[in-house]
Amino acid sequence: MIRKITVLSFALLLSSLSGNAQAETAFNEAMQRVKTMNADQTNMAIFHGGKGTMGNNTGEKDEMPEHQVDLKPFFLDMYEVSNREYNEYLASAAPPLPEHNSGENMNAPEQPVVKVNWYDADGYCRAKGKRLPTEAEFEFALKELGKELSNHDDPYINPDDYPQLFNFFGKKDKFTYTAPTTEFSDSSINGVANLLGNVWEWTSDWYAPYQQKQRISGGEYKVLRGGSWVNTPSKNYQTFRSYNRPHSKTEFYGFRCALDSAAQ
Ligand SMILES: [Ca+2]
Repeated sequence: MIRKITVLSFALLLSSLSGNAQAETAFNEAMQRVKTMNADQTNMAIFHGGKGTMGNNTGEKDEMPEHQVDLKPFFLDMYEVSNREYNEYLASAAPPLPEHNSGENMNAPEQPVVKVNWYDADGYCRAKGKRLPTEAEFEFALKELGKELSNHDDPYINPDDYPQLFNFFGKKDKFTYTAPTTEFSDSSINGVANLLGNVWEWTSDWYAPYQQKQRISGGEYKVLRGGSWVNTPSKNYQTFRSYNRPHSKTEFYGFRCALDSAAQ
């Protein structure tokens, strides 16, 4: 039985790696056709960075241990990338990239784009002269948000205490599916909205326990942060780490872009 499971696990791993490889090849071919532009900082907010605490000693095992990070200043898109923006990007590539379809409940122009894999997200940001945010930047911004909402120095909040302020599973936020990217400005930080909820967001990082993270340069999974419209707040809190294979596409995954503050 153990042997069977091992063979099956190996086959699944191979199939997963092969999926990653195919997606990466398609991504590299597509990127050769996309013209990179200078970054436009419209609708981006600056975070001054500095020293911060990452992780949570009372959270899941992979959120431990809390550790210090020192971040350089960075810009973050105020909004998740919308269907309108993503479709304009696809159409502007020469020759155009394949049409994108999110499904009728989620394809309104101002809803966030979903069913984009990590390569799609990374390619979009690179074409805009930007990059995906790191996991540390995402958490840094979420803790700044926590301090603002709790009105004191505690960076941790329980999203369950703010059911109207984020698009979680449930009706109190008034959205059954994804909300337009500009909604929920009352729970924005520096104007950056929907960091918690609406769609999970791809980050640039490979997933690994924090103890090993400094030593890895690749992996099988990419980190997603922030939770989505289908999750209860138990998976929308600030330090929770989700991850999936980079070629995965779901109705819960979207992204936004970041930029080094020195890049003009
Ligand atoms: Ca989000």
